[in-house]
Amino acid sequence: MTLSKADKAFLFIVIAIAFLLWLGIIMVLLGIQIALPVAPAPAQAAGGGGAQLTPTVEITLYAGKTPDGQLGFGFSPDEITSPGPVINVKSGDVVKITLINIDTIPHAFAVVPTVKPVGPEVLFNSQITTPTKPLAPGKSESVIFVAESPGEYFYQCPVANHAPQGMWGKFVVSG
Ligand SMILES: [Cu+2]
Repeated sequence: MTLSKADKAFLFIVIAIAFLLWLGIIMVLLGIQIALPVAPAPAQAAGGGGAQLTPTVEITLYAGKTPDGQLGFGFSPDEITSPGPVINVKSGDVVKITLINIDTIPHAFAVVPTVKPVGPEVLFNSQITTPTKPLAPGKSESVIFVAESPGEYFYQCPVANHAPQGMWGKFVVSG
């Protein structure tokens, strides 16, 4: 049997398509194999105790006393001010705040809509320790949270009556 030029061309195309289909199936199978070990990883990370987000902003905040003995916060241990420095982040930032207590009494941290002497509302799940179990002197602890919505907020030490003594500052989330 002899094949015409057109038949040969047709046969070539059929073989080429079959080859490409086969290649495609192999690629899909390989893709599934490659994807499988990768897929469970984020689920494991997310299940590992909550906020395993990668921070886009990292802030170290020192809780302590000003040179004249007032309670306050600072970005460095020798720059404690009362009230504390303004914290600026962008909307959607994954913010990691590390609170270091260099004072002689326990403190805590929370972003709040309004500064209150006792029991402030906490925004963004941002609290570091609690008023009843605050951070002991010499200790440090971190929180990671998403600054979800733009606005002019505050941060404060939620331990009873520390905020009125200067343990607060502005927390600004720009849009
Ligand atoms: Cu305090």
